Order: sequence, then structure tokens, then C-alpha cells
Amino acid sequence: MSLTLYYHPLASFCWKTLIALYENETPFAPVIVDLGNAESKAAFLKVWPVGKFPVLRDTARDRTIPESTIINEYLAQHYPGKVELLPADRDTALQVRLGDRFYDHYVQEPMQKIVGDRLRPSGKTDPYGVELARAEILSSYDIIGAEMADRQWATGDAYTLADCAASPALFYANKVQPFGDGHKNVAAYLDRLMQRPSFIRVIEEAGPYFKLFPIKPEEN
Ligand SMILES: N[C@@H](CCC(=O)N[C@@H](CS)C(=O)NCC(=O)O)C(=O)O
Repeated sequence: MSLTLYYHPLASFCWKTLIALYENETPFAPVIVDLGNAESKAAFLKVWPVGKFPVLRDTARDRTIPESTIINEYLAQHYPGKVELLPADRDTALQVRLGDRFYDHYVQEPMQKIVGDRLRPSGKTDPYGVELARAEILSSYDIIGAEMADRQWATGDAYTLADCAASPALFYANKVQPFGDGHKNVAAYLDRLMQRPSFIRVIEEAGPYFKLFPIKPEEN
């Protein structure tokens, strides 16, 4: 086995890559990084000095690949499987990349802003930034709701790496900014994503760590 994934089971960007790996049953060695543990953090910083996960190490090709999107494209290119995560057709691939970028930048990042703000020390929070993040997520829900009126998956009939990105983005965004009654298409899309065995497995594996998530359902 040549692939090692550095990750944390609760981390939303890591879910993107775990889902991609599980979709195609790609074998890998898991290494859980605990950034709260000095030794684990120091070892991880040697792998990727930026210190953000996931990171994939491929000894067969002597490559270290950071950034969830780049990892998922790398897997699609070098470790393809039954699910074509990135279509061969270049125009269709652009749509898939756009979907991936959309879910990262306009759903997952504002969600991270809200969660991150909760973890800040008192007196250092950013209420206006959180307000903007909530508005951005709601605007994204409107866009997704309209798109999903006649689509099964993020960019059409085929499941792709855009759906890998959408899965954690929508799962966690719904926890901090619930879909509510106004976004039924978005809720239905997340339901479809959550029926994928890959995503079921990721959520099960995160189970023991959910207690660390700082925002409780009753707060919404
Ligand atoms: N653009 C990066 C974002 C990665 C990211 O933000 N990862 C979070 C976990 S979901 C992380 O490493 N957080 C730890 C930290 O920022 O110290 C990617 O797509 O991989």
C-alpha cells in the first residue's frame, strides 16, 4: 500500500478526501493528526509546514499532496476506480471543478468561520464576520436549491468530486445554519449524499469525536 492519509476524523475538509477514497475503495494507511498534541503536531508540520489537513503521501510516486481538492484530483488521475470522480471530458470537468470550488469557498469556509469564531477566546470574537458568513451560507443555499430542482448530484446525473466537497460542506453548514423549510431541495440533496456508503462510513468514524464540535443543535 503506497498511500498514507494524514487527517482528523472530525475535520470537514478531510471528509472530502475520505469520501473520495471510500467511493473507489482505494487502500490507504490512515494517520490521525492531533493538533492539540505537541508531538503529533510537530510530526505533521514536517510533512506539510502549513499545518492544515488532509495531506496525502504517495510513496509509489514519491509525492506529498496537500489540499483536499488537489488530493481528490490526484486520486482521480492516478488511482481511478469505478466512480469517475473527475470526468474525462474537459468542459464537463470544468463544471465539476466549479462545483468543488463553490462548496469549499461559499459553504464550507463560511461554516468554518462560524465554528472557528465559537472557539475564539472571549473578547476576540467577530460577530459581524459571523453575520456575513451566515448571509453567505444562506445565499449559497438559494443557489443550490435552484440548481438541485432538476439534478440528482452536484453537477448533473453523475456523482463526482463536487459531491465529495458538497457532503461535509452541507452536513456541517446545516448544523450551524439550518436549512429550514425554505431549502427543501438542499435538504433532499444532503439526504441523497448521506445514503452513500462512503459518507455513512465517514460519519460513523467521526462519531466518537462529535462531542468536540462546539455548536449544539439547540443553539439554532
Ligand atoms: N484548503 C484546505 C483547507 C484545509 C483545512 O482548513 N483543514 C482544517 C480542518 S477541516 C485544518 O487543518 N484545521 C486546522 C488548523 O487550521 O489549524 C483544503 O482544502 O485541504
